[in-house]
Amino acid sequence: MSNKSIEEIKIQSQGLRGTIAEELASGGTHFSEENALVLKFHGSYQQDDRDRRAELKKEGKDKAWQFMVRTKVAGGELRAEQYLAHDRMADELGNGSIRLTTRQGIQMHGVLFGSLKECIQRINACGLTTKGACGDIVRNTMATAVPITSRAMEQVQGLAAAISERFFAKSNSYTEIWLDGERVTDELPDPIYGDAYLPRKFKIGVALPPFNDIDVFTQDTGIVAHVEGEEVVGWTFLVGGGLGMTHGQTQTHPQLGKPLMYVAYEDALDAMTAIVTVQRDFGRRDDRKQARMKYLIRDKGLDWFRERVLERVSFKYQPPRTERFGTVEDRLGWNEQGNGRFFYGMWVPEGRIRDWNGKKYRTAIREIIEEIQPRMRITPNCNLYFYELEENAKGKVEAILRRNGIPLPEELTRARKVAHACVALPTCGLALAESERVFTGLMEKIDAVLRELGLEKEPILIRMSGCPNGCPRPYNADIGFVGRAPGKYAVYMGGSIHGDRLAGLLEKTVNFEQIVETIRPYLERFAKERKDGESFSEFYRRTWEVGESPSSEQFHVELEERKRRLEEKKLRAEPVGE
Ligand code: SRM
Ligand code: SF4
Repeated sequence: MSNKSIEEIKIQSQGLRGTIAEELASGGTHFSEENALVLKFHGSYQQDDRDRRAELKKEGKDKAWQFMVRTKVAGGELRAEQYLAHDRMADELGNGSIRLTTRQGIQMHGVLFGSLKECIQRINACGLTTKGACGDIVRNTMATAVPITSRAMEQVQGLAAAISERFFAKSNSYTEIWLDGERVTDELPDPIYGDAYLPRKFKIGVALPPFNDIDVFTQDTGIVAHVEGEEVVGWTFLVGGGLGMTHGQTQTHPQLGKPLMYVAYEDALDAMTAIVTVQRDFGRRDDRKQARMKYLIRDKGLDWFRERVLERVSFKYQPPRTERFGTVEDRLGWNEQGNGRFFYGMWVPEGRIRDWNGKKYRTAIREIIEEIQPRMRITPNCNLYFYELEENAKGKVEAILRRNGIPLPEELTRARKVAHACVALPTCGLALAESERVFTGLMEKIDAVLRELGLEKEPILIRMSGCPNGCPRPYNADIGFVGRAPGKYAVYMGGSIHGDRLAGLLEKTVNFEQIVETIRPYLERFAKERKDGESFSEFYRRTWEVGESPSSEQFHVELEERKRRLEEKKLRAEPVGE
């Protein structure tokens, strides 16, 4: 590893140029470590095929280098031809699949060094970008995706697009390296990011209640719309959400966003800029594991943080307002839009679009687009909405899905429809265990238990990740499996389908084969003892001695141990949904 710190590399990169252009021009298979780091800000990760690592090492060969390319799609709003451009690239430049992401973006995997520039150029040619999709910068901005027709929905999607625009890095380096732009030599410092950018990644999402599809409490800043009549009149800002942690390191933990203030409709961008720049100026830069804004707020306190934000805006403080949220689920299947037209929520297991195992997701989506030219949105649960459809599209869409072996949402358990697993192996360099590749098989077994217990229509949120970074947001799910080592997972329980409560650690380590038997007793108890209409999340909250949201100090303590310590008054009882 380079001796330079990431902070030094950012500052010395000359506006994120590094020597990426020179390395690209000289050919080869991969970038130097420093350039690979700068490359993230341009929306790509240098990876290798981990399935081949051992074999190549044995043969004394270099790793099978390849790149993940991440397209930003603010609010998930995607034009049909933009999707089709990615579909073509999947075969021509990638590994034959497309991956929808939990932040409403698109990832291509398996892109080789020699194809990287063409891939990024083609993404730009279709009117999208990879700029700022990764790195210590504001990432893809999320927004409620449910395509109901309303003025408020337009405003919510509009704010996501405006935030996305405001927080692009101003450096011309992206255009120079990837789009053959002229070298700009007299560039002014970036007004928002300076030369060191942010201490860490920064995530923003805009929610239109009651929909909580974007998981608003998990964002660095979650923005909640308040509607009067037809219009959004203002927003409540939630700050300090974030999920990444390291197993057993108690200073690292997930945290849900806390209400900061109410902001008038027209002040949202100024408020957002103030928040981002407070994190820029005060977030820790000496320790990347403590650099997210959630830790700044934990360490300095919410009042201190609010004062710093208010110093940077021209409006007066107004207390946060409350809204009631429904669940994080997508609206799959057929729904009315509110303007006489319809939208269809298509289930895409784990967001992976490919033709595989007799189920031709790629072909089906391509055929739907070519036949009916719908408008499209990527959902935060990695599914697709097709919208602005006429009544007569129903038969066509269903025929295409059936012809390609795709199950309709009504054939699935409610838990399966919302369940998600992160990418993990073989591409993710941080994966400690499998996730996406084993999830279908695991969910088939869990589905069988749910059907046996009569729970197939219950909203139970199940998420799995290959390491503790939390990409599929497992820590606020009803049940989360988090990779620790090959074949081994920590099991979390007690979050909520509404996304507003953290789960607690049920078991530190369970073998993959034991996962179903580990959670079965809890599902059985729920089936037997729940009140009429009570969801798993509500049942958990009502009946469990340690049903409270764990505080940061409790997060790494197993539930049984937490119960014991609570009884002995060695831990504080935390309010539910802190
Ligand atoms: Fe993530 C790193 C995939 C959403 C927390 N994430 C990674 C990397 C890039 C691994 C790496 O650094 O080498 C993964 C690439 C795997 C691959 O091969 O494709 C990766 N993250 C993903 C995606 C594709 C998962 C998915 O199943 O869809 C999501 C892409 C979103 C996008 O379009 O931008 C994705 N990642 C998330 C989320 C969820 C969210 O943002 O709503 C989280 C938790 C929220 C949060 O940030 O706190 C998340 N990813 C992380 C972290 C932990 C950050 C931390 O604070 O500790 C890392 C590691 C890191 O940053 O050091 C990480
Ligand atoms: Fe990789 Fe871990 Fe994120 Fe899964 S949770 S994609 S294993 S970083």
